[in-house]
Amino acid sequence: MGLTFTSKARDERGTAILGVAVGVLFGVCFLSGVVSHLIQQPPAWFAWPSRPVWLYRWSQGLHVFAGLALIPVLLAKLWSVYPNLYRWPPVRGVAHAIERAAIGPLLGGALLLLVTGLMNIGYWYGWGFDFIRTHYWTAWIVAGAIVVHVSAKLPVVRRSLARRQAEADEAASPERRRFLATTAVAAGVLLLVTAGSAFTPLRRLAVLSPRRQGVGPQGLPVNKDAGSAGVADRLGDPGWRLTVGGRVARPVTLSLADLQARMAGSMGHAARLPIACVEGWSQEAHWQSLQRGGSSSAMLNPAHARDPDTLLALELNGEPLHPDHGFPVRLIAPNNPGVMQTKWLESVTVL
Ligand SMILES: Nc1nc2c(c(=O)[nH]1)N[C@H]1C(S)=C(S)[C@@H](COP(=O)(O)O)O[C@H]1N2
Ligand SMILES: [Mo]
Repeated sequence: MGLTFTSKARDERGTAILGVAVGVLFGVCFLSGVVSHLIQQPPAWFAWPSRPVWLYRWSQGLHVFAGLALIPVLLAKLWSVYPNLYRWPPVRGVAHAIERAAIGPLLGGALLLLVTGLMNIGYWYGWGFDFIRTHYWTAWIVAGAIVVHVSAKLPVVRRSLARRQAEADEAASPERRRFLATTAVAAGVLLLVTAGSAFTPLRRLAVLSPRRQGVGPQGLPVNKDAGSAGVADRLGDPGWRLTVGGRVARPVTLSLADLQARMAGSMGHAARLPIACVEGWSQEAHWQSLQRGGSSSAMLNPAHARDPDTLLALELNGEPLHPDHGFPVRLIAPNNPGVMQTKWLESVTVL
């Protein structure tokens, strides 16, 4: 083959360092992703607690921001190893063939995860794919391929990260050090301009985030507004009722005036709770409701149903809910994924 690769930024130690970084970031994404999936589609053995209230906010923030940091790190890793594709012969024995075979799903899957993750943050479902299924199953395929890859590469990684080798290497390659530093800076800048969608001190820098803290009706971002949800014209309807049924002594039907009267009465309750979206953005707000807990629905697990801060909220930051935040009444529960904090409630079924 007539190709030669001459960059001194590319060497075994640099590749090993990038490999470890990819492994750690992917591990964070994988674990937090599986947890988020379990919360939303809980099997019988899984119980997600309602406390601490910030837990989901953190785990999902880590999921999304580790995923974003993976973009430059993974690209750098690819750049550092792609000359291997031109090595001849392409396969040198069984172990090598297995290692090579894992590269396809590893690389293709990792890119698919990053692209679908980005598309989900941007609310763009270009080719009509099922985001959750695609993202979830691809993650398992990539995890499997990583296990194969790491088992094959462990000796090389060990060797090139070993201290004495490392010291000799360090002196030899300022190019590599610059390359790794550039990759780290790229990842850092990407985090600086996105993490403020969840991390309040960086709020003003979150110019690349579609949803930003403090920006939206009542100072809170909106994922889906009343118009696009098709509920806008029903909201002012004086005939609106909330029905509470299921396993209750007597099903009740409440008008908005009934709800407000209850909130004004002794049953009112307030809590500071975050909305934490699966897309990574999150923000705390003050919610006021007509009653404490006691209510449950198909989407609420038992710990949340029992928690006194699980609210059917009528007010947000001291005002009636804005139409886009779920007027007249929405669910807000502690440590609950945003997607389960149902807006525009019409019925509550106690199970
Ligand atoms: N009825 C209904 N409730 C909903 C949604 C929705 O599309 N429809 N989106 C959910 C998602 S994904 C999030 S993150 C939160 C966001 O709440 P907010 O728009 O009031 O900030 O609402 C949740 N409740
Ligand atoms: Mo969400």
